[in-house]
Amino acid sequence: MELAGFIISSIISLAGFLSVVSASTSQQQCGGNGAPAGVRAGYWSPSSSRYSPVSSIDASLYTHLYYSSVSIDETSYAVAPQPTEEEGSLLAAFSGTVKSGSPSTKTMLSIGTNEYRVDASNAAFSKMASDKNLRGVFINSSVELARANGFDGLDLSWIFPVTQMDMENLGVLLAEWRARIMEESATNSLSGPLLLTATLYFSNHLFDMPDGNLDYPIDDISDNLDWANILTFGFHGDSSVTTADAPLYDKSSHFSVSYGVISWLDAGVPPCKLVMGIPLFGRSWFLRNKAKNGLGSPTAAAGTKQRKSNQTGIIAYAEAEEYLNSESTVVTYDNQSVAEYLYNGDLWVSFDGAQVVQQKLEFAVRSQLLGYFLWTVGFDDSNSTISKKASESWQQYAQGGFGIMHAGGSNQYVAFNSSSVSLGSWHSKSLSCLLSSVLLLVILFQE
Ligand SMILES: *[C@@H]1O[C@H](CO)[C@@H](O)[C@H](O)[C@H]1NC(C)=O
Ligand SMILES: *[C@@H]1O[C@H](CO)[C@@H](O)[C@H](O)[C@H]1NC(C)=O
Ligand SMILES: *[C@@H]1O[C@H](CO)[C@@H](O)[C@H](O)[C@H]1NC(C)=O
Ligand SMILES: *[C@@H]1O[C@H](CO)[C@@H](O)[C@H](O)[C@H]1NC(C)=O
Ligand SMILES: CC(=O)N[C@H]1CO[C@H](CO)[C@@H](O)[C@@H]1O
Repeated sequence: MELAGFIISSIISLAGFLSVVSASTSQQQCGGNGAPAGVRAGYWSPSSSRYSPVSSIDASLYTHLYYSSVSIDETSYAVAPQPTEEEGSLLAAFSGTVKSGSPSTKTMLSIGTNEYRVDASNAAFSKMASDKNLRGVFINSSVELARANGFDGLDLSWIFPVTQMDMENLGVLLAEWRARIMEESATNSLSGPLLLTATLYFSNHLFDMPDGNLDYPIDDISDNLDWANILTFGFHGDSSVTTADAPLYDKSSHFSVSYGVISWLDAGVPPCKLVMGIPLFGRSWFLRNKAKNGLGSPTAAAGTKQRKSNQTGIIAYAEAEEYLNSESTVVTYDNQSVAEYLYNGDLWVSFDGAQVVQQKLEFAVRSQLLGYFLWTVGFDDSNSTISKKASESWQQYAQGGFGIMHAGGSNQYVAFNSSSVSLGSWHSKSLSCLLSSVLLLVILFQE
């Protein structure tokens, strides 16, 4: 009797558990609730308007264009554009200009850390996220600013939360933000709810932080965001030797695109909520010795500041391309890491050329990710060479379906576990685990 009772209650609780799992599965909105079929996004920076005005962007190459970014007011904690006339007019014109070129492209207002005041700006995000009233001020001001300027969505680009408390508060912020967005859309009959995304570290676990255990709040991210954009590039700014700055694979460290993507999937974020970053910039160095020009060669200094990037050690794709057209430039494609580099005299540049971008997109499609984003669109050349290539490849791969992509090929050495990237793995993993527990119970009780 006791055994029979136990079996029955086990089956009932398992059935309950299974239905909870399938309910939460559908809540993840994979393919449902108007989730976009694929994201081909680009970030546009107002500081690039002098060489890449919004009107010059071919918006049809993107499903979503991000205005990146406005920041947080460090006193009131409301969302705050730079109080200049120029910024105000760029913000006001952005959505209209994008949509006049491509009506179906959605515009996103990214609210991020002020890059010239990183510490103060992040401290303001941290304070705001920790206080219910300040969260309300921030959230309400974000919705108002997005609506007032015709944006379709909001993005949080807090780079980065640095304590476990920040991470917990981030989770609360996202939940309240989602709730406010749904509430606002109920009173706004003209358009659907604003989209909500976040720009996050390349991995779900933050490395090299004072708190060695710093992980993102996975459930709050999966439940409340339309998707997360992960910063899978810019890994080696402080390297003293030449190195690929955004390799797809790296056997000797976790600083690779594939590591980052798989870490998020393994942590439980469904692939249809993950969008992978591709840099439209390269990393440049001066070689210590021109004759030593392979990967791992000693460097003397970061490359000179370029017109577009306005930062030492960073070079826009368009500027790297000018070197590609020079006869004295030697270009190497490294098929182990999937990375490209060039050198010309004592200048050495790691960059993502068309071939790298194609391989990365193939990886993203195989991993069933929702899409990719380019950082930043103004760094492409005047023909939008990489943006076009990316958009065409993505649509071609996505239309071909995941099974049709040629197996093996250049991905034979892929360093990921097939279980992480197989079809529907994120929920089939937990379901098959449950099913095997059910089978185990049945077998046990038959004996
Ligand atoms: C945010 O807006 C909602 C809806 O108008 C309002 O109920 C709430 O009090 C506002 N919160 C703050 C902190 O202003
Ligand atoms: C370039 O960067 C400096 C800070 O390093 C900034 O003061 C300046 O405004 C930037 N120039 C442009 C044109 O954005
Ligand atoms: C853009 O395309 C035109 C026509 O194909 C070509 O002549 C030009 O060199 C290209 N420019 C760049 C920067 O690739
Ligand atoms: C990488 O390149 C080497 C040398 O060209 C070649 O032998 C090898 O087959 C390539 N590997 C892949 C996976 O494409
Ligand atoms: C977690 C996991 O499944 N890891 C496996 C990934 O693939 C390598 C190589 O096949 C295995 O050794 C790991 O056990």
